[in-house]
Amino acid sequence: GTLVGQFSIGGMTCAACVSSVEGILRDIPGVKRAVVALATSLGEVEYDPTAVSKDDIVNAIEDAGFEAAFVQ
Ligand code: 9UX
Repeated sequence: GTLVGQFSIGGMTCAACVSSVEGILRDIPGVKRAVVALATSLGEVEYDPTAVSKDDIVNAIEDAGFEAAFVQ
């Protein structure tokens, strides 16, 4: 099965940041869909929880120099 999670992102200041974060997320095995919005600093990810955890997703974003926290 899949879960959908929403997270807030800190440190995104331009559209290239959005592409970067989306690319990071889509490269994670188990992530099926990822969208990020610059205006709201929110993102949504659909993922397989048997393959990847929320912590894994947060860590991948933070390793790239942004901040992330799931809100749901
Ligand atoms: Mo834009 Mo984001 O020049 O890390 S790519 S600020």
